[in-house]
Amino acid sequence: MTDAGALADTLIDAASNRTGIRALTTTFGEFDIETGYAIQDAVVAARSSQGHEVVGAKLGLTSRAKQQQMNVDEPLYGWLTSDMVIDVGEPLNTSRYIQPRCEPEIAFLIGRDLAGAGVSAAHVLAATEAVFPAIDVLDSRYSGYSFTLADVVADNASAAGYLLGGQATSPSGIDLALTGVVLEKNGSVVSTATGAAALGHPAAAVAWMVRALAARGRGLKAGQVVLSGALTEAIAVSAGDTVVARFNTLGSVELVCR
Ligand code: 0L1
Ligand code: MG
Repeated sequence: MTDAGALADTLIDAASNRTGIRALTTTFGEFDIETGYAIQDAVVAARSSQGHEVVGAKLGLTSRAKQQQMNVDEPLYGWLTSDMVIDVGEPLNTSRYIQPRCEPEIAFLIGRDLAGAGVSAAHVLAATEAVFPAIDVLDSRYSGYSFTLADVVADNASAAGYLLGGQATSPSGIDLALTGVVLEKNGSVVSTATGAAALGHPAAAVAWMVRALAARGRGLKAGQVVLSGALTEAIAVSAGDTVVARFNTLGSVELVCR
């Protein structure tokens, strides 16, 4: 039997020591996705007990390319906590992380509680106060990002930090599926994509999460931020790098790494 609390502590320790570990399933044996979410809940509860409140949520593995790479056919979700917030103009302190990576995403600021098995992209858009250009900072607690789907669910979807750009935009009148992004690292374009990379439409990705939460008796709360999933592959960053994601209609977001 899997002790979710003990496995969560292993992940919390890896993060505090800034030292990658082997995948939990390699060291302790296989477990299923539901057990992965139980471990994730224990990780988030441990962070909350350290004073880091839940401020939002994130989706991962929302692109077909990333799903095929991991041989899975559905995304996953995790939770954002207050210690992960990086404000506009604030640098990324890379010494806080094990192996940080950045990826551009469209973030939703949820304006009213959203829950239920029947929630669709339309409900998400109607409940959204504003959308933002965002950078998701990943930091797998597993060495070399080597894990199974259940492992990465347990590791809270590699959540480590996030930055919202300084421009809030109403989602009404914008087709987020067609919203383009150009990702630059140190002044060179490294990737381009559109919002459709996230499950066909970023709001559909958020709706998937709300339905997945409903199956576990949960939902999203007004005021929470949701990162709707990577639009390009994640890029490794280290001190001295600058990452910029330029979106049409949503503005830009820049992260300087120290
Ligand atoms: O935000 C994400 O897409 C995280 C998904 C987990 C896989 C990874 O760490 O790349
Ligand atoms: Mg992401």
